[in-house]
Amino acid sequence: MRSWQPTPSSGGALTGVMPSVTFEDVRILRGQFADFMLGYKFAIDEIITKINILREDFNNANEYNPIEHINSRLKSPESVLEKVQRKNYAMNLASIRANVLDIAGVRVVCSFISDIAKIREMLVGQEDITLLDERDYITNRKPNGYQSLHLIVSIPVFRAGRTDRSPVEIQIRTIAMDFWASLEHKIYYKYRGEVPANLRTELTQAADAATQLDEKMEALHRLVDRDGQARLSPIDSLDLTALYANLLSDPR
Ligand code: 0O2
Repeated sequence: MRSWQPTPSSGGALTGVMPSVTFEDVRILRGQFADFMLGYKFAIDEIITKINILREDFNNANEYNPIEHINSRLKSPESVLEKVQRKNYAMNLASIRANVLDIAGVRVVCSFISDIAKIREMLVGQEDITLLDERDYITNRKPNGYQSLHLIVSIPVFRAGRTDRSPVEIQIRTIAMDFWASLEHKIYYKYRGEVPANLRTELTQAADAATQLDEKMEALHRLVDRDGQARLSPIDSLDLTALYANLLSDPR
């Protein structure tokens, strides 16, 4: 991260880095940027609420729950601005809003490959969610072995006095894919992107093993699958008289 130091002659200006910018300007920019980032934090909250509702609904219906766990991350301001610089985007909020679509990230980890499409449908099918972009790194695995389904969606965020639509990157993957990706991420950072060839080969082999495990687990899952039975009954027309009588006699 760039560190801006005042010089004695600056009279409050950030001389040597940006001569016409004062500390007061930077203080205001910081506040505006923090407010801008807050919108993305709220968007993460909205998506997580939606996923938690799905999760609770699956549990409530005593159905098998495809959602193992959820993680989220908000890019740091440094990382957002580093990406803007690296990609040569204009250094302003409108440009960041239009170009940097992964400031808000939510990761959904599920047990089986077939759960990925299921969760995708349940999210993309919601009225207030708009699918902006999709990258299927499962059908088209990355050369290093990375697998995951990436959705860029936008969601309305109702703030005090205005409504923003904010993008969120949702990564959906299995436990095996997630395990592989977190190890690869550590190795990548340890070697600062220059992963030795032998390790790259090992990682690709590990990705193959993860795929085999996913396929095996999927096959086993299908054998014991009791999908879609619980919700087929026409509950709207169920006669509730017996329930009412029971509640009156035993109001626990
Ligand atoms: P972090 O730590 O998750 O924040 P770009 O963001 O423009 O450089 P692109 O093509 O827009 O890349 O996005 P892409 O390829 O869809 O991937 C974005 C995110 O997916 C990354 O975010 C990672 O989380 C994950 N990802 C993509 N490729 C790999 C990979 O090869 N290995 C691992 N472990 N993760 C990957 P960040 O912001 O890079 O990282």
